[in-house]
Amino acid sequence: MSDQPNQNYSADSIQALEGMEHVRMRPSMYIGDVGLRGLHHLVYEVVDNSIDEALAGHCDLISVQINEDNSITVEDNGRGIPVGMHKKEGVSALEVVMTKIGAGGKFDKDSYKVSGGLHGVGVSCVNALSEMLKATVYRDGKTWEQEYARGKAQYPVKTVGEASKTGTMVTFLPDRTIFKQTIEYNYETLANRMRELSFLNKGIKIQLTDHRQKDEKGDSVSELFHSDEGLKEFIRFLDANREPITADVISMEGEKNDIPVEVAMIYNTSFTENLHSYVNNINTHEGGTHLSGFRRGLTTTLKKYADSSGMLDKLKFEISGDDFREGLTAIVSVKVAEPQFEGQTKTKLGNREVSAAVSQSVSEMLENYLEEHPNDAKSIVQKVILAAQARHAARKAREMVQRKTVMSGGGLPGKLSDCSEQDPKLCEVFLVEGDSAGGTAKQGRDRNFQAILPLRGKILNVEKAMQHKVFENEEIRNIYTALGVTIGTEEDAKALNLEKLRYHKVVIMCDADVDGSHISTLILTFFFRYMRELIENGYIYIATPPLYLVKKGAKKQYAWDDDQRDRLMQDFGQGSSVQRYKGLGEMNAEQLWDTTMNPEFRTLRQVTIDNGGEADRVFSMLMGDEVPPRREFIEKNAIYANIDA
Ligand code: 0RA
Repeated sequence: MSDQPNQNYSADSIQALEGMEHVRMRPSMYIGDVGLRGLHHLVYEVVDNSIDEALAGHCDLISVQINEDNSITVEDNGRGIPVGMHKKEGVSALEVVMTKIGAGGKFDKDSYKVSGGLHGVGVSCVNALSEMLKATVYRDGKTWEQEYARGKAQYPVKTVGEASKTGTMVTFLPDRTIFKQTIEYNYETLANRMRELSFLNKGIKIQLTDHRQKDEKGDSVSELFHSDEGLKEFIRFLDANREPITADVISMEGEKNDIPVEVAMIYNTSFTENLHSYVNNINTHEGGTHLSGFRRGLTTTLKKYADSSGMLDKLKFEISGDDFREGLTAIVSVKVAEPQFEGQTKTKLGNREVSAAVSQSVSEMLENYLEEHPNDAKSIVQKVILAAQARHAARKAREMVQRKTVMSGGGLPGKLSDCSEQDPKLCEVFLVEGDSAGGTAKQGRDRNFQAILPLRGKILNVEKAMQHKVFENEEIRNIYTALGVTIGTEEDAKALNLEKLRYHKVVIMCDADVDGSHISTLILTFFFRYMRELIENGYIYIATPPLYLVKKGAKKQYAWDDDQRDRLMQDFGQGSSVQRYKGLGEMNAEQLWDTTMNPEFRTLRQVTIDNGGEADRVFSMLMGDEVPPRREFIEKNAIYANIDA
């Protein structure tokens, strides 16, 4: 190995360059999109390489830094990416990893790469999409360096000094010509993912530092994510605001047919099923074989136990699979060597062999637990029986809704002011808080494509209500019928028929105050728990009415925050006055149209879920029983902390 490997491009590395060009031409094919999601994905991709090094047992500390210019530095204390000459490519191994699409760590046959970003595309994609990337390797007593611009090496790998440690450091600045919308990183988004990674890979320390934000002492904001108990702690974190019915988290960790399986679960007093599954650290929110294996193992084992306990003897109806999962929070995490991802968003595991591995693991774990904890076992079975009874009641309520819908010939709710356009893609419906604001919206709207559905005051808190109460609730039934989606079957009450969806924009429009944001959150909670597909498909939006009207004579301008208000007042100078809008009702129809409803001028915030676990936790906190954390959260006015625009 020489200090300065010679630059000698072979035919293969020219192909590599073409690969890199392709990434720049079609970035979405590699990282999903070039918006906020894709931007954050770059970080995950780089961190995943360090996680792999940690999973191989060579690294226990990863540091992620958001620098002031929104460049990102990821450093680990692993072995360092090899810098020696790569025989086939004729350049250093480091350069191959950084500039060859799909090279990853694959040239190292011994390490079986299990982690990997959503698309598992490798750090070379990050390089291709970065204005600048610098790799520093500490290895063999030396510090090695190579820089790249938009994926092209600027010089051969060189030594820049001694090193007493080993590891890899990568700094990259996302390319603004690719990420046109923004390159500004969101601390919370990265923190949520780093926390998740620390739970999924116990023992690894991940330090996240934001140099753009300083604390009172002038130090950069920083958090260390580290979990000794892994999924067990993850469950406690997710369920922090729910009341458990068992003594502690039930968990197992093992390997079946060469597939590492980890499971942790707990039952709580809520009525929601809360399952999260991962394959190679990737959230599989469409589920797949590992999740069906989990469900099967759970149902079989609990059913067997319940049958033999005699507790079901007096029950008049069958217990269904769903009943075993009411109030259950669980995480299934598997590592699969060659995962096959299927489904719309490629987050559904297809590998057949995984199902049995998980189902057997879960059965063994649960059988032992139930034997050893008879009190917990009894509580669980009682909970299942209650769920079955409630389901029975829910069916009646649901049939009633369905009958109503059918009877009125798909009739729409009386309160709905529909639009004339018929093509759902062009239609919008505003869910408006209160009849009076509803009236204003009705006058202000463009009736060609905008429909208005006023909702009465506070809608039902579905987080605390049993399913049949939800389906019996009039406001909620109005939402179902107005949107045109039918309630699912008994087996899957929450499965929606999206083809019937009558509007492709469903806009929540509430007052811009604490009460209004509470109501928005109630409505969002309902969508999250009962119509999650609408969120996942990008159909749910939040309107943003202005907070102030600044006036001077005939001059009028709106302001959406205090800064904007102050600037306007300065611009207008002496004699300007401010009107604060306490609610939508204080605006007249024209003002509401101009500021909040007119597609040319309004800002709609699209609701997305970038971290299912975190979203679940936030909703259970906001809408659950424990008041103090909710108050704190609402006071921080950060309802949308994990629901970004
Ligand atoms: C392949 C082989 C070896 C290390 C790595 C990959 C490696 C890659 C990354 C990416 C980020 N951090 C990393 N750390 C290590 C080492 C093989 C050896 O030393 O024998």
